[in-house]
Order: sequence, then structure tokens, then C-alpha cells
Amino acid sequence: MELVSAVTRLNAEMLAALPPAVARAAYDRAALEAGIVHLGVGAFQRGHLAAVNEAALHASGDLRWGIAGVSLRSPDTRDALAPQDGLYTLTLRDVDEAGTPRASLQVIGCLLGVQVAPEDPAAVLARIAHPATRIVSLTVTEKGYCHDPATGALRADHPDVLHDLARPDAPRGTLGFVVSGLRLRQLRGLAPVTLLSLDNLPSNGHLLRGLVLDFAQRVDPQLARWIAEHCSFPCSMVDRIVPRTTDGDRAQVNAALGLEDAWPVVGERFLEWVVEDDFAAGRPAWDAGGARFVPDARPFETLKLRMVNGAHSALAYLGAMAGLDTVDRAVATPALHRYLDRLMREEIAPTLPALPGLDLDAYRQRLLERFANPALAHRTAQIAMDGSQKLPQRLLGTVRERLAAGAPIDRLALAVAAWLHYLRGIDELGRRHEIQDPLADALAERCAAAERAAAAAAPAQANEARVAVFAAFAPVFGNDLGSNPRFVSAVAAQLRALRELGVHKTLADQP
Ligand code: CS2
Repeated sequence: MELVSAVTRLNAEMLAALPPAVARAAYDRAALEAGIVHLGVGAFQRGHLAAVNEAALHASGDLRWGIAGVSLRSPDTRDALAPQDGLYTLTLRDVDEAGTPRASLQVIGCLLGVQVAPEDPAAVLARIAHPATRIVSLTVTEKGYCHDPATGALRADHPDVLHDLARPDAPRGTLGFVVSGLRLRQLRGLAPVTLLSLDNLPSNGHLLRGLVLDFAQRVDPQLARWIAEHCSFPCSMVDRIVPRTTDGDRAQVNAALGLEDAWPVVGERFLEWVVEDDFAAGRPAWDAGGARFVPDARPFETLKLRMVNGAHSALAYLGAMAGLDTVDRAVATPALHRYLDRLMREEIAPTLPALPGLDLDAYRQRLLERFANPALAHRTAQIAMDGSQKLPQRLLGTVRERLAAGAPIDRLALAVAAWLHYLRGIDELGRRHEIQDPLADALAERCAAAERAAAAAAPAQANEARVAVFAAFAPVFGNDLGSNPRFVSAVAAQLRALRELGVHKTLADQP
């Protein structure tokens, strides 16, 4: 007889069978209402918002705040979680003082299910326009907003925008779902909701508001007025490193559970969430899970985007080009560690708004420790994605302020040059990588034009010529940086070093 060891799937019935060390939902899941509709049920949302929400449910017992998840593209998350009744494991990992890995596991219960938008867009609209819905939250990544990253304006020529304006009953993009869903609410006389962006964008609530109103105005000016008057769009700063789940993560989690979880999430212990307390229809007691409510989140967003994400992107491009595949390996390289430390201390920190009680030195050191967490194995290639959407708020706002102040930008320029270096599509070990970016085609054209310009220039001017071609690309660099000689020459000097000496030697040579 053949012995088949069928591992039982995690599901509602198995909650009681979990090992005692695994935390689990202790509220009445069957009574949970879907007060939150979340667009973009990726690892980040499942490791951040859902974790905080879970704590709020436990602390308050207010069962109006379950989460109805929506995947805007792929069915993968739904396919993995439907047989599990929406349950999944969140594993927080780090190492102790002796360097021994440790993990704490929690089965999260507040995700009630996942809808796959392309399969049934009307069902998603019905969910947004359900009387129980009070918050529509979003983690759709930068590119999901269909905006011009340099200006924040709606890209009226974006294929999703054009599609959704033509097919309001069956949208496919974020803005189409939000606006059509709100339209149904308005038509049915339902209460307004809060639209809560949790993406790494500056003034994310204001940005979302501007885009939603612009889109709604094109549909029906009266709808735009209703949204502007009644719905709220709080800004928020979110922070937790949650890398994409790997097969190795699955195996580890399943071994610890003694059950099969097809899609666990792995993250760091650290979590921050600073959110404006401006909710049109109430909110969960998220403070119980570590959220901080403030009147104005923007200074916190600037701090986080410039320090955490700015340093992350700099590290990702330099690391990826040097063949350092994970963040912890990259930051363990002394010259790269020193560079990041000085980038933050000397060029980013002086541009940050004052935040009472914030110890910036401690913040920076803690951040470098977070990056060094070997238990996460966060891939540099993952952070390197979508550079055109990330650079403006992560690095270029800082660059502009430094230029205006007449202050040095050499370290920021190295980060920008590292992105241009990365766009070549081949690392310094000769390994090819795909440029994953919504503007990949336009960037490939710029790469080709940059090489033509370099070939036509005097050899000593070749890198200035290359950088001038890229810096004239307004969706990323706006209309100002391309004509700023200090910017172009600082980036060109660093690009030249990277191309001629490579990442390691360039870093070693930084003053
Ligand atoms: C990262 C972020 O992938 C990226 O671009 O920089 O996802 C980062 O891990 C989070 O913002 C940390 O809060």
C-alpha cells in the first residue's frame, strides 16, 4: 500500500488544531461584517493593514470591520486563500543577538474573502456600494494610480483610464472601480465612505482625491461634487518591510503550523502607521494595533519616503548591479553601508520637516538595522521594479530641495545614476535582468537615444550626453531637472564612475 502523507489545509475548522504558539483569531469570525473593501490584496496589505486591523478587532470586539479583499489582476491570492476561508499566516522574522533566526506566527482572520476584479467587475462594484462598506482602502502600488509621477496629474491617455471612462459598468483600473462604486453609492442614497491610500506616494490621500475627482468630473460633475463634499481621503504613512513570499517561506511556515498554508506572508516585526484621523464613516480602533492618528500625516510621509524608500531604492540599484541579490547582503557590504548612512545623514536628513520628539539619528540607525535583517531575504530586484514611478518621491524631491539650497547632491546623484546604470538591463556580473516598469518602452527608447548621444559626443562628454537624454524625460524628471546643469553634471560624474569602475570601486572612492 502506498502511503500518501496528505497535509491538511489551513481553514476555519483547523484553527483550534494550530500549535499553541501560533496566535489566531479569537473573535467570532462568522459574525464579522465587511466594513472595509481593500483594493490590491498583496503581501504588504496582508502584513500591515490586516495585522493592525486584527489587533483592533481583538481589542474592541467591534465586528463591523472585516476586510473584503479585491485583486485587480490575478486570481492567485483568491485561489490560494479561498480553500482556507481567507485565513493565512503572518510570520514576523528577525534574528536574536546571537544571530539565531526567530519567528512569531499569527493566523490572521479578518480577511473575509478575495474577489478577482477581471472575473466579475460588477461584483466588486456591488461590494463597494454595499451598505456595510465604510472604508475603501488601497495598496495598488504607485503605477495603479494612473498618474504622471512627476506632477501627480491624471494620465488621461492611460489605457485603463480610457477603458474605464468608456465602460463604467465594467472597469479594470483602480480609479474606474472607485468612481463607479461611489457613483452607485450616490445613486442608491448610501452613506459616503473613506478612501484610504496606503501606497508609498507623497500626500497619498490628497493625490488620490485629486485623481478621483478629476476622473469623476469626466463622468459626471455632480458626482464629483458629491465625492468632494462627503467622502474623505486621509493621508497616511505606512511602514513595514514585507517581501514577496517564496517557496522557502511556505515550507518553513507549513512545517511550523503542521498544516498547509498556500500563501503565508513574511515580514519584519517593525511596523509604523501614521494616519490622519479623517474618516467619513467611522473607523476601527487601529490604535490598538500600533496606528497613530494625527491631524497631518505629510511630515511623516516625507520622512518615510525620503529615508526608508529613498535609501531602499539607492541600495536596490547599486546592490542589483553589483550582483548582491538581497538587501541584507547589500547592506553588509561596508562601503555600501557607509554610503547609505552618509546619504541619509548628509543629504536627506537636512531636507526633512521638523517632527517633535523624533530622534533622526536613532531612526537612521534603526533603519540600517532593519535592512540588515537576514531573516527576510528581501530581493534587490523586487525593490528595483517600477523605478519611473518611485524615483520622483523617493529621491528627486530631495534633489530639488538641495539644489534650491545650493547644497551638495553627490550622494543623491549616485542613487539616480545607479538607476540609469540598472536600466542597461545587465549587471556587472554579466547577468541580464528585465526592466519591469510601466514606462519600460519609453525608457528603452531613452536608453537607445542616450547611447546615440554618447557616441556623437566628445569622449569626455559622453556621460553628460547620456544623462541629458534621460533627464529630459519629463514624466520622471519634470520639466526642470533636465535643464539644471548641476544636476546633470553630478549624475554624469557618478554614472561615469559606475560605468568605468563598477559599483564597488565607485563606492570605495566616495569621499
Ligand atoms: C520598497 C518598499 O519595494 C519597494 O519599493 O522600498 O516596499 C518598502 O519595503 C516599504 O515601503 C517599507 O515600508
